[in-house]
Amino acid sequence: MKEKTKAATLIGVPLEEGSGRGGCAMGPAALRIAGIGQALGELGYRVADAGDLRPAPATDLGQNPKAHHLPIVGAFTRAIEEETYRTAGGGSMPVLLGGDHSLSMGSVSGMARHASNIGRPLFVLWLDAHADFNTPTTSPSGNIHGMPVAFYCGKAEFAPILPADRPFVDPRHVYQVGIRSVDEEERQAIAENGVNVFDMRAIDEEGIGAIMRRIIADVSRANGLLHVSLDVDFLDPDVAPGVGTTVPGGATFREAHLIMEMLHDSGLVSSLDLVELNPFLDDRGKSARVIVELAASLFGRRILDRPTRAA
Ligand code: HAR
Ligand code: MN
Ligand code: MN
Ligand code: MN
Repeated sequence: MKEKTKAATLIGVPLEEGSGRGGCAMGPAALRIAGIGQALGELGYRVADAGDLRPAPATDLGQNPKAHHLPIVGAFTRAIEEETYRTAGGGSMPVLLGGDHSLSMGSVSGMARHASNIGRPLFVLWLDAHADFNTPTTSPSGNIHGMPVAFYCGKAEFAPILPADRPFVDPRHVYQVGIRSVDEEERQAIAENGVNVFDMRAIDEEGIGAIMRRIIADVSRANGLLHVSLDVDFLDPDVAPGVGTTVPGGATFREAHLIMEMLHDSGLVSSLDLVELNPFLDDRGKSARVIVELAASLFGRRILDRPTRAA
């Protein structure tokens, strides 16, 4: 197993304007109270906390009725892109504390810039009930948190948020796992663009272990960096009720836990988003604690040492 840099930087993103409701802006505070920093510290990471980003709305971005709150979401995208890029370039793993999922427009774009600098391809593991591949044209809601994947793949038409020459992520390097709520036009777009989708049926039929082995093998073969984006609604609502867009039939704690353990063992993870936690809807901190527990497993917490085995 490759020994990676043991430094991580928490980047708070109190952003909720990309979702249709209030509450996600309290996510970074809840994750800190649930002990995200201590958990990583106990695992031997040098943990820095960059605090919360609070950019002023971007006055050059006009209001767009099909992409709600574009000036604020766009301002966050710019700030997050830069912070993520600088953190990764400085040798520390960016850990984004969301905040709604529109924050990934910035984090993934920042990692794409970093990956392109060091000449490695960027892969994304998107753990979510939703495909988040809408565009302002196809979105049924106008909520930007349903659009980040299309954005960082260069498929969503927004006003100019980031420089036109920014590197895009190849949609064939995006692996979506846990998907169970997809809009009709999104369904076509993900198929046409070659996004790798493992929906809940695939998890039930193949098992999460087999799916993760395939994904890890693909990334490893390409010597890629792997950005992991964990949406709370990936989990079943019984496991994690603290999210505005629950969809029944989600991943179990055991499935999510195995994903994190396998990711840790792979040594491939370069960056992490923890998104969509809505503490206002949570059950006495339950979801925040589950997310911290899963993050700890991704950073190497383990129950027992395992014999190394061939892949
Ligand atoms: N597909 C729907 C839309 O675009 C709902 C998207 C909800 N997205 C999230 N993040 N909660 O995954 O409006
Ligand atoms: Mn999402
Ligand atoms: Mn979702
Ligand atoms: Mn490739």
